[in-house]
Amino acid sequence: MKKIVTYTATAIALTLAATAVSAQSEIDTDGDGLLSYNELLAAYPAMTEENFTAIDTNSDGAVDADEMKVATDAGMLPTEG
Ligand SMILES: [Ca+2]
Ligand SMILES: [Ca+2]
Repeated sequence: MKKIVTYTATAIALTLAATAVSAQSEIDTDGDGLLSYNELLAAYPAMTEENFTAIDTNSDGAVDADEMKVATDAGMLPTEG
């Protein structure tokens, strides 16, 4: 019984990871693996320059997968509704 629970939890975790990756590649319209301010603005119309600066923690002008994960986990992405 314990094993079944473990498998189910793993399956859910894998599904969530796959969803996150696909969501990011949808936002990354030029496919360079980084999210520019304009790409994030297209996905999150409520995004401000302050939001972007806060998410871009290494200040290289683009949001990478790690920064995106931190921002998602911290609820820093402006969501509508
Ligand atoms: Ca990009
Ligand atoms: Ca960055």
